[in-house]
Amino acid sequence: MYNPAFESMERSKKEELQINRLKTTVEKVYNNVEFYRNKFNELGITPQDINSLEDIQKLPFTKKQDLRDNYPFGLFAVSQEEVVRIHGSSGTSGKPTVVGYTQNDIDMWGEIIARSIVAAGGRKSDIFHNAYGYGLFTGGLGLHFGAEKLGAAVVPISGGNTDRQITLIQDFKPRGIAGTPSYVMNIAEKMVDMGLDPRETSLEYGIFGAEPWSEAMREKLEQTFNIKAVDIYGLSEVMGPGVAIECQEAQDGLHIQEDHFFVEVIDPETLQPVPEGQDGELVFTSLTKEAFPIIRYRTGDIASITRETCACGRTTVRMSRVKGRTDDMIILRGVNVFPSEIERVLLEVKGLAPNYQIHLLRKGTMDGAELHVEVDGQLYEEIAQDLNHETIMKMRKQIQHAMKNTCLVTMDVVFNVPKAIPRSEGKAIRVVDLRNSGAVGV
Ligand code: DLL
Repeated sequence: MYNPAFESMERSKKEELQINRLKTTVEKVYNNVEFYRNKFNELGITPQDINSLEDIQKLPFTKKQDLRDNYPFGLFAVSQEEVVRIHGSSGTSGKPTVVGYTQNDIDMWGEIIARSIVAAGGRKSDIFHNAYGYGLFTGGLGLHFGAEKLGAAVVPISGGNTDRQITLIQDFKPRGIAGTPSYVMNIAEKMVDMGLDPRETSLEYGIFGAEPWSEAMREKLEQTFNIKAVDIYGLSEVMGPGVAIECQEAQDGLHIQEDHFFVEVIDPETLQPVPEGQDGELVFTSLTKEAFPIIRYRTGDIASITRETCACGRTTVRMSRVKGRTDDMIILRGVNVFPSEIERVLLEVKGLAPNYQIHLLRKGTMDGAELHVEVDGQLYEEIAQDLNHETIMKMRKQIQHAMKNTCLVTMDVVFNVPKAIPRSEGKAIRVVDLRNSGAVGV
């Protein structure tokens, strides 16, 4: 453990720390951010009304639209002079949502990432290959400063330029790698194309996140590279990567860094808390951030939490994998489906590449969906490059049957030739909405 004083702190002590920090944060936003002061006034509350952790429910929620409405710096709680870094996330509507950090925020983030890398199996003596994108996106620089804080040697390769990534992995011999699971999987595919065996690299652990991924993808990454793969979660509005991380000992839920972030899980319809263990929307309140404190941020991410102590000894609340986003959820014939559930089905089918896309289409007056999959190079040769081959027909049936069992719905499956589905250097795009494009599907 990097910092047992916090990571395995007794719950009652932790809650005492949280309430004190929450009060300070609430006062700070009330005094320094007009947006929050107005919201509190509308609800008739003042910082003095917050005296217990339950009282957090009196506070207003914050949403992504609030960041957009206050673009670029309207939610900052310190003067420009104190801000040392600006990040953002791209989102769908042009302008990024902007967040800022003081030097203390950067130091705190570094400490949290150092904890996270240790939880994943990293050490000070490691060479650390960081394939998250550097730039406004928090992934690259977030992991970078934390790895340095730990004392590891960071290779700031960023995303893309896959040939170069492979050369540096072979030459520098890193123990750890970080990147989106889909992009690191692409690195493996490229290695195989080049006649290299990803299992032969020096890599021992991988830190994967920034997009939903499944247990099946974990197995695939672990087997492909012969590593331990852990899930890291975070979002720029709350800080960036490191809000939560799995430990490599248990790989059983992500430890939320509770001394800095308070978590709630709510029903996205009623906005009421859901019982522990039940899926709902994650809501975070920052407890120590200075430049960009955030109150009850609705993430749109669906997961559950548990307070049971983990086998690794950390006492922090743990969140499940993120199942998906409320806005990535597909509703097909009344059934809710997340892309990660479909990923689980696909990775069990032999002969498919670990890359797929779901296309949403309009079929007549009905909304429909098509699942685009890709055959792998070996199978493509075996079936003499014929996508109408009997083997493909059997695979289609297998996928549809498994989907029906797992996701309770099925959709048309479209087979593509190897490498036909676009690869991403960062977050994979799993759902493509073509409903207003005139596309009607096959
Ligand atoms: O993706 C921060 C990050 C960087 C996390 C590197 C992990 C590793 P944003 O660009 O603001 O920040 O996107 C945040 O990405 O609300 C989730 O929907 C999704 N996300 C992040 N981590 C995970 C994960 C970064 N482990 C949004 N599993 C979040 C599933 C994830 N989804």
